[in-house]
Amino acid sequence: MSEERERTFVMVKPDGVQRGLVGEIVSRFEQRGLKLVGAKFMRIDEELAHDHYAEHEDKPFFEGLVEFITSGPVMAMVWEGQDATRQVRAMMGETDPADSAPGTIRGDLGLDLGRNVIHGSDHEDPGANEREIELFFDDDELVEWEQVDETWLYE
Ligand code: DAT
Ligand code: MG
Repeated sequence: MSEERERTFVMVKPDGVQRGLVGEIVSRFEQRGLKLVGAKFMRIDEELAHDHYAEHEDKPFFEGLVEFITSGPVMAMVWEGQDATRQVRAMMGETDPADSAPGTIRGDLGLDLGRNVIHGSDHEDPGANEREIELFFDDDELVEWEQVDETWLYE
């Protein structure tokens, strides 16, 4: 095995929920072999939005981003697997759907930077996955379980 199994934070944003894309997105991660260990259908409040996007506080698009992410329910999830953070980011595509390759989530399901359907922890920011999981989930909301196909997914 080349990479560690790890957990990563993923969220279907309000546009993805409104457009009925939760099932499609969950399905892609399931089919890839990732294991769902936490899920919460919820509304993000102003404070959580500021904490979650703290790194973008000084950017001109920050207020619009907070307004968008609090505008409707989101599907917050924790997915586990080998190299999960980087693999999820690869499956998501680029930040701008217009730059995202077909076959990626943003490249298949979006068109506009401000409506890019999904969030995933940044694999280039060490610890971002753990930080975001902690921000959205209590320990007892994460489920330890064994996938029946685990021996066929991993050598
Ligand atoms: P990502 O979501 O790919 O990790 P990011 O962390 O750089 O991208 O930015 C967070 C979100 O902010 C992104 O999903 C969409 C929005 N955003 C980023 N850059 C933007 C820009 N230049 N104008 C408007 N919105 C932007
Ligand atoms: Mg980011």
